[in-house]
Amino acid sequence: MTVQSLATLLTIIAVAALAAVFLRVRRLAHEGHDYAPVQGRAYRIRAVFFGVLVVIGLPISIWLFRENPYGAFAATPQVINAVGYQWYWELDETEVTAGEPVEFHVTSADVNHGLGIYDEAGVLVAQTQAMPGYTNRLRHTFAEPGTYQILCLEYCGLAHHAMTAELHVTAPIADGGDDG
Ligand SMILES: [Cu+2]
Repeated sequence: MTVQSLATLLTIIAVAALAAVFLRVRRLAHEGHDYAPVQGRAYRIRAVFFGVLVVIGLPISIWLFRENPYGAFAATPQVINAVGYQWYWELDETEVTAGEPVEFHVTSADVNHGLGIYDEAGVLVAQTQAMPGYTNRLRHTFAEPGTYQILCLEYCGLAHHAMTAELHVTAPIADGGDDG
């Protein structure tokens, strides 16, 4: 049996089970019942769930927020304006320093494009959509120096594949202890 036919079989079984539940609920809905005792129990269970959520869920949520990456982002990152055209990218700056935060302001002059930044190994490190009439902000800190490729991630016409640009990420200047 192939994975596809197994998935089909399991789906049919699940749908049949769901249909049976629906039919049973529909039949029961027409019978007269006294719901008061059931309702009381359900409300008590709900109250316990809510208590657990507040006592356990809230501290966990607050604890997880301590590593919110956006709060730690520099107030004044280097800004690069990127505009997508059919079919090229226009960047007002193509050189950034590794380890320093960069904020791309991305828009389009014609149709929708997708700005995708790839490292030298061809791994997508950051991306956002380039839309006409709207500016998307993309924050990224490049960990490694190198030549990064910017490709279009959204099919935008005949030469979509040729829509590339290069971004040069330079190594941070070594701190020789001679500042000041
Ligand atoms: Cu494009």
